[in-house]
Amino acid sequence: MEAIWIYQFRLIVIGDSTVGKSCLLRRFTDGKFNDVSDPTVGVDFFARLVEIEPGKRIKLQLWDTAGQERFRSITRSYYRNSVGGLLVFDITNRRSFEHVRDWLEEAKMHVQPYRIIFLLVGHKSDLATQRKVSKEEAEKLAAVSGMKYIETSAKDSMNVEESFTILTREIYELLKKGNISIQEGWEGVKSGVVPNVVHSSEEAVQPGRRCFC
Ligand SMILES: Nc1nc2c(ncn2[C@@H]2O[C@H](COP(=O)(O)OP(=O)(O)O)[C@@H](O)[C@H]2O)c(=O)[nH]1
Ligand SMILES: [Mg+2]
Repeated sequence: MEAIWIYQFRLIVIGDSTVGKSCLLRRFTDGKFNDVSDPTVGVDFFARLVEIEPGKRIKLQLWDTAGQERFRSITRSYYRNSVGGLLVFDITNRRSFEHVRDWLEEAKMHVQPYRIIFLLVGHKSDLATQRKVSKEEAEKLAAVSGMKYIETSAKDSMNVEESFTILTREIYELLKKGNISIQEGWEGVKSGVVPNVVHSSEEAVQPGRRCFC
């Protein structure tokens, strides 16, 4: 029977407050953008399927950092249980770019013994006239830190799809090569679900069995 999704990847989105993390996630999962975005409260959770190869889908479990970003108190388990993430800064906010190294340090400190693959995202590309960080400078930082770089806009829906797809593909390739593997007790990557063969009418109505992807 064909699997609904072959793998589930858990990804996080980090970066300074107001850089646009929640809007990026909302655009990707919901296709919507609001000019007024409330500060995230608690841990926000999104999900979406991505087709990586024809007929092969990966379920992305996406975690939004919520409020804590100001206080650098994001929990260890949040990093440890993610296989990848978007590290977002705002191209019109120089400070948010200067903090990219701090975010990487923080992630490195918390993620051990696992590894986490980041994509550097220069967000709000629709505001290029107010740009405070050049593309070359961001590309350079990404290269020395072992990341790819992409510029996105949730407002214009520019490269939103691509950013998540690039990261997903990169993780998928590492998984295929055996550089990342599924591990017991780790939420970063899980193998896919195959629809249940329903044996009885009782099982058919059991709500816990339903797939919510
Ligand atoms: N111009 C522009 N504004 C954006 C974009 N994405 C988010 N914003 C705005 O930036 C502010 C903060 O967004 P939010 O997603 O809450 O940031 P977060 O704190 O990183 O989650 C809000 O006023 C958004 O409307 C974008 O792509 N372009
Ligand atoms: Mg937010």
